[in-house]
Amino acid sequence: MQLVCEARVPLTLYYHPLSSYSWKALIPLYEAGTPFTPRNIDDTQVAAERKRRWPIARFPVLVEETSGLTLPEASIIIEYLDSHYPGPQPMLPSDPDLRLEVRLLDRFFDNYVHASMQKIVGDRLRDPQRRDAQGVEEARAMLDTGYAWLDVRTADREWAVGGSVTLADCAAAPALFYADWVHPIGNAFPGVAAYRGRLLGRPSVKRAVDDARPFRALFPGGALDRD
Ligand SMILES: N[C@@H](CCC(=O)N[C@@H](CS)C(=O)NCC(=O)O)C(=O)O
Repeated sequence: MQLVCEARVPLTLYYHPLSSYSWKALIPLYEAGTPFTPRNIDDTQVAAERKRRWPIARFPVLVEETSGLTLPEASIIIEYLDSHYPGPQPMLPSDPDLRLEVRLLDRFFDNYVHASMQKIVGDRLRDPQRRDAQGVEEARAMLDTGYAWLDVRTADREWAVGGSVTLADCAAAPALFYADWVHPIGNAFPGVAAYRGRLLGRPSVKRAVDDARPFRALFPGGALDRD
């Protein structure tokens, strides 16, 4: 007789496979090999559950089912995972100066790269009469400024901060992946292009990218036939 012991997986992630911020939370889960139950918000019942747990209704949202702890915001999810379900390398280094740098880079990728990319993508979803040409132009200018700053920074380093993948790289991967689709990095910023390539070569990132392939047709304005 075979006894099957089913360990209860306490973590649930509300997410969507195509969603950039979902990737940010998925990457550290994959890096650490932490088991979790994925719940795709494409299902209206799952989306409603997520909204009940987090009325702001953005995703990802992580729930620790034993305690009922509900955590939105990808950076906060990563900080929680790092302390309660750590992987082989810390996502937030213990050295206070390195940690500060990681958090700064996380803010840089979210606030200036990711937000600018989302502005351009979001504009494509608007009624043509209500498009925000000035906002999109400003987002493109911000991406150029961000790419230029990052190009210098990535010239002599493998990852965003220190010698291993951190929270900053989890923020960078989805932000740069999609930013390049809507505002190409091109040949002007070889350091950024190479860093994006290194991120895409990471198995955790590759898995997020591959799992999203069946959903690419949903990308506003059409997905690019590359990556
Ligand atoms: N600050 C949030 C942003 C999350 C976010 O913008 N998620 C997008 C998906 S990538 C979303 O929820 N979009 C749905 C919406 O805007 O209604 C985080 O860091 O997790």
